[in-house]
Amino acid sequence: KHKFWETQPVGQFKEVGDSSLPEGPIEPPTPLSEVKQEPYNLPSAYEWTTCDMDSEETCLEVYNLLKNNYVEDDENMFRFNYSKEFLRWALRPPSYFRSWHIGVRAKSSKKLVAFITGVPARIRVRDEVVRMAEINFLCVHKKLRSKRLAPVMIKEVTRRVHLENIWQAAYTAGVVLPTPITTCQYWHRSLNPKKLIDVGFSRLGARMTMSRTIKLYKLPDSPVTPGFRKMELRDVPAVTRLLRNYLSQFVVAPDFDEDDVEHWLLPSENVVDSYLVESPETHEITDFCSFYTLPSSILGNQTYSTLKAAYSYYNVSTKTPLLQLMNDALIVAKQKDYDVFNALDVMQNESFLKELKFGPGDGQLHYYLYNYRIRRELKPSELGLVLL
Ligand code: NHW
Ligand code: EN5
Repeated sequence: KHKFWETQPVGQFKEVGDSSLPEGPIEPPTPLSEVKQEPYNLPSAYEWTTCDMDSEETCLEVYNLLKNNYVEDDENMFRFNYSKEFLRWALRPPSYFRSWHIGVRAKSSKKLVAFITGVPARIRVRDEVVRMAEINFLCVHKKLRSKRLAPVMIKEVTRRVHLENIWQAAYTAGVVLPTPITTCQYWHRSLNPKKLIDVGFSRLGARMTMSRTIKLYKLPDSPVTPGFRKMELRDVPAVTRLLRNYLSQFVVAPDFDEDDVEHWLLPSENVVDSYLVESPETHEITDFCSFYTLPSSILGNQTYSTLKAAYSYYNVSTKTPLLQLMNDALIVAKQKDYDVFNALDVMQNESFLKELKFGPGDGQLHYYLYNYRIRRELKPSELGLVLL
């Protein structure tokens, strides 16, 4: 069935439920001198390229490859359209490796036809902090599908990660592979219900009219929590403490330091938005919420070409109820003209989804670790990790 994945150090389907297998690395690191020094072979018409995301020209080529060939929903109505600014942010975190931004070009035309990336991360699994690569943006041009290019790209990124003495990875996918550590559900909260219905993202509910639907999803004009404001650079230490303490309760979560928080959570226009609650009395930072911006192209609609979506990122409540905090996040997203606010059922998100009128989507997201076995499947609420 899985000719490639059967050969890889990942939990196999036949091992599911076997509690005798130990938790941790599946295979030990090999001496660096034994890591293959040359790239894997591609079909002869293609060549490897390292993509310099600092270069405006290369960034645009990557952007266009993904815009036209990356992930679609199951009915091919929408396709993710990550912005150039977003890609730069996602691919250049603290201590990133340029060699992990891997492209494939056609030798004759030099056209970029495939892509895969890794970025370094420290991920905690129970009480072990593990150095990992987060793998994302695997994409093969539509005209080159089903030619077994993806396994070569995965082996090449693995080799380049090994060269940095890193032996584990984390990734997500909408497809089932051997073997998810957990499977999460996408939930959607309409902010602009008329547009969502017009483009086929959602449907008018039974016994609902358009005007009743618009009223149902109405939100206040501004956040209600006193002391709710945008995160600033001076907040990095306090946010880091708040977040580290909060994430410690999950089985799998990133081990963020201040540099990571500055990179991943400091607001960046049309990339990531973060808000916090500063107590008007004590000036303590007590709560935090964030979302990232990922529009989708709307395929074949006469009126609209893009859906502006916010994706729930990391949220922490210690004083403000999470429900109220997330309602304020919906309010600011609506004010910034997002059409929909998306969230997974990770961390404590289940506690607000239904009450804040999110509905389950038709998509799921499976989470995976490479070369690290987990004793049993996790519940989404045991997961403290959001990948882009
Ligand atoms: S998930 C998004 C993936 N991208 C897309 O869905 C975009 C649209 N689709 C495509 O571009 C986020 C192609 O369909 C792709 C497959 C390129 C997906 N993950 O070349 P073949 C990520 O980026 C397996 C992993 O003929 P194709 C995460 C498939 O099961 N494997 O297919 C990426 C089969 O293997 P099998 C996937 O359709 C994580 C083989 O590929 C996969 O032309 C990567 C078929 O290859 C997926 N999403 O191209 C793993 N989709 O064994 C990182 C298919 O079943 C691992 N396949 O025969 C860690 C590495 C680092 C380790 C460090 C220590
Ligand atoms: C790795 N970083 O399927 C990413 N999206 O539900 C790779 N559905 O938007 C993994 N089909 O349910 C990607 N509307 C996996 C996800 C791929 C994209 C995907 C789903 C997630 C999605 C929408 C549109 C469906 C269009 C037809 C959906 C219903 C919304 C409705 C709003 C009102 C309340 C009920 C729900």
